Amino acid sequence: MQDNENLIKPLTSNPKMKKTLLVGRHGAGKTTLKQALKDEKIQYVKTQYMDYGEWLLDSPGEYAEVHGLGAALAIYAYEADIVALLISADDDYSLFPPNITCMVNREVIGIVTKIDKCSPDRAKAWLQLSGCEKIFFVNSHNGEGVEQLKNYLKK
Ligand SMILES: Nc1nc2c(ncn2[C@@H]2O[C@H](COP(=O)(O)OP(=O)(O)OP(=O)(O)O)[C@@H](O)[C@H]2O)c(=O)[nH]1
Ligand SMILES: [Mg+2]
Repeated sequence: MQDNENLIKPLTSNPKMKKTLLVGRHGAGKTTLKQALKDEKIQYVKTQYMDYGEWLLDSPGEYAEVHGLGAALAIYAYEADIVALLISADDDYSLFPPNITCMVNREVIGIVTKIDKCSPDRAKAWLQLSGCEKIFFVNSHNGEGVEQLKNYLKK
């Protein structure tokens, strides 16, 4: 007889953190935020494929930008506890349609990145329009807002 306990595995190998899928356009700051959340050295690395980390799933921006690749994000969302939509404070458009969060059967949060560059108000409004109720504001270069977000992502 099989050991049933082994059939039910936790979603994340880090029991302290919620598995979080980072979604946003190319250059939104997903990888840099991942480095900041994990206390890693901040350095530019282009995400070429899904970076399936211990609790952070860092997607390439192209998955959100190219229509035919969007399905990949839906699949990875099933494996996450939380989906985070990122928009940079200095972005001049939003990729996310109004009320898109109702398409995801996971909690969806918004994150405004690069708050050192300009006012986060416009990005915040876009995230709200997309249906995000909880929105965080981060500067991944100096760590502003990162601890607050990390605390929220703790189980
Ligand atoms: N000023 C500032 N620059 C940032 C911040 N976060 C990220 N950047 C810069 O924005 C650029 C793109 O950041 P990435 O983290 O690589 O963006 P990404 O969303 O992972 O991009 P893809 O991997 O292409 O999808 C890099 O040069 C980062 O240093 C921030 O908080 N403030
Ligand atoms: Mg990246």
